[in-house]
Amino acid sequence: MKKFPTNFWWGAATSGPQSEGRFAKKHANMFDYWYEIEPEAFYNQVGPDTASNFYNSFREDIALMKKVGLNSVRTSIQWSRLIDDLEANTVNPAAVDFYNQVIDCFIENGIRPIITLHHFDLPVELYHKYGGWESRHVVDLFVGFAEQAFRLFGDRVKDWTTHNEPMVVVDGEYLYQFHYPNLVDGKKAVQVAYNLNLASAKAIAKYRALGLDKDGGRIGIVLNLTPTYAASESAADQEAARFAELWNNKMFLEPAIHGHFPAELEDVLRRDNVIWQTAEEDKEIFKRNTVDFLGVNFYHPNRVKAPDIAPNSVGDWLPTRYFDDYQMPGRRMNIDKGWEIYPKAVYDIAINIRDNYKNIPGYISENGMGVSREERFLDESGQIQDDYRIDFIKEHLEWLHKGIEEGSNCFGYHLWTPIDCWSWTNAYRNRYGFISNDIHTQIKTIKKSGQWFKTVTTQNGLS
Ligand code: BGP
Repeated sequence: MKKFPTNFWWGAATSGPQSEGRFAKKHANMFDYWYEIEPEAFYNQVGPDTASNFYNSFREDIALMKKVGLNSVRTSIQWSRLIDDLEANTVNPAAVDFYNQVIDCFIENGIRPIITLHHFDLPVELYHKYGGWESRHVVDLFVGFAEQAFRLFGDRVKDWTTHNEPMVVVDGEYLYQFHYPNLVDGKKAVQVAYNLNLASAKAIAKYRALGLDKDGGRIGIVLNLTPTYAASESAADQEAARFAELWNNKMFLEPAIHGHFPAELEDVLRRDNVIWQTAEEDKEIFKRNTVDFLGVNFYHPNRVKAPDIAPNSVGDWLPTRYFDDYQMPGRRMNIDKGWEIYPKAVYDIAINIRDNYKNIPGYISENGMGVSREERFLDESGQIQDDYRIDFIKEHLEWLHKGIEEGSNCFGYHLWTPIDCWSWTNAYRNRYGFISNDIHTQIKTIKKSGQWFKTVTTQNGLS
């Protein structure tokens, strides 16, 4: 038996915009709006309006989560639900009531709620009015929203995270066109990355100013850390991997943990004339407001090679002038989602954090496997036999366990996701949950992996 540390978080993660449904929301977030104007951008034209109906069925849903043995669950509070007046930061009473009930229900069921403040769901008005995260004013509005959430729920929620995967906002909205507004603008991407970091540090400052850290509370950030592996030992591939690591990982990891940006990255951005704009006081804000803990989302490794074109090619600045994706021949794939499966990366991450990031306490805040048409795997009793998911989790846990044995300060593992939920433009194409969801009837059924996970959490280990 591979035992895990006492009080290990065995859980799963979701988010407000992907589970609640749009019910009773005053504001539209970026995805609500995108679906309004371009429903065909979403798989089968399924939008976020109903999602998994958590707004209406959270009691039954949480009861199911308890049944699969989860002792902790991360979700997010939607800015576009909690706040009525986005400038004055007044709260919406129905939203306060809803989130109070959700938090209380988690706690009554013995599930620790971990709350994220921003999971790709900026209120769209703030994008249209100010350019969203391009603007420092929006950073301050975010801190105002965070303050309301801390004041309202900080007595019961002891673990907060500022952003979920802020790099995905940079990539999806400003570089690779997979999130509205689908721009390709390297310079703006750089500024957005900076402002997202600043928003996190300022929200952390606010949390501590309210004294919530003195009351057993902690605040962190969730980053998607897909380690960078170079295609070869050649100097060019190694150089490409170095920049990719700076851009994809260290741009958020270093400010969050060390309180400043990597000098090497700043040098490149300065040389290329795309360096972010800062204010005098920012350096001190970053320095003083590093995270208490780190959430790591890991799905697939990032393999890179030297780009085919020279970095000084003519054209607008994009980070990809320094690296290209590398498709490693013979890689093991989850073909449905198009992601490589490489469990050892979890160990590499754990050791990297141990050695280079103060061995800060952390947990795997998302890991998982999106599989299409899971009805293929229904047995006669109507249960999905998702043995591939059990194997996937097991393999990742084994590597995580090795990291912990070697001194990594890891305190938990969360699967994406407890109940099949809405996956952005993929909608319900790929399913990730321990619990399936028939989106036409909203009938939710525990999969084989959910039953299996219950034994893992009960014995606090893997047999
Ligand atoms: C992570 C996000 C989640 C979730 C997951 C699965 O990047 O934090 O919100 O959606 O990926 O990916 P996808 O929804 O693209 O299938």
